[in-house]
Amino acid sequence: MKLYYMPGACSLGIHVLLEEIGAPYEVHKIDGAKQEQYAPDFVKLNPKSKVPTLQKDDGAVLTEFPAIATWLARKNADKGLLPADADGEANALEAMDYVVATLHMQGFSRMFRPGNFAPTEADHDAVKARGKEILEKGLALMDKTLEGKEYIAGKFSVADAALFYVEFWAAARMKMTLPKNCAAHYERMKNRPAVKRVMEKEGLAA
Ligand SMILES: N[C@@H](CCC(=O)N[C@@H](CS)C(=O)NCC(=O)O)C(=O)O
Repeated sequence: MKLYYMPGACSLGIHVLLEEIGAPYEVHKIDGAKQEQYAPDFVKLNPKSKVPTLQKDDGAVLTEFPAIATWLARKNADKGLLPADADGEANALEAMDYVVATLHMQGFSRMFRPGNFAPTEADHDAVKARGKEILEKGLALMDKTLEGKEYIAGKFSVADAALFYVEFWAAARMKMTLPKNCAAHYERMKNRPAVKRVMEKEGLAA
């Protein structure tokens, strides 16, 4: 398997899952500053020009965080990355989808790339502010989900890998104060040996 990633991007969560699984995998860094996501070789692999992109051992390519994470969890069922019961699995998938589709794609995307939402520069501050509102509401809901629990589904699951990358963006990149349970979850995640290794490998260790 080969993971195409950008250091500190949402691919960080998939990198964590691969490290948690512990099976051999390769990584290929895509340099966003050099716009390598638009280089012909990468576009051939993933015409969406996005990371995470996972190339399986048979050469087939998988994109979209939730799909990659769910595939990894099902292929490595012994690692317990998704709860085995239907209710637990649904709760983990619900949280992962909310983090990726709302906190990331609706919240952070507005904060990082306001130009994708409003062509006029004069509107960008308003777009960023709306993104922050969406993000803060999302973090507050995740905080509630975490109440009395160490991990979203009780035990570590794919949902925690997703929440971790947005917590990282909020705390480390945007210097935001995370709500109490998210802050504790972020620290718990950073203390996992697999997460520590990934932070080193991506050059993100403090
Ligand atoms: N919906 C996609 C989002 C992927 C995404 O937006 N990736 C960003 C990095 S966090 C990216 O590759 N950006 C490169 C670009 O847009 O040029 C997923 O779930 O994987």
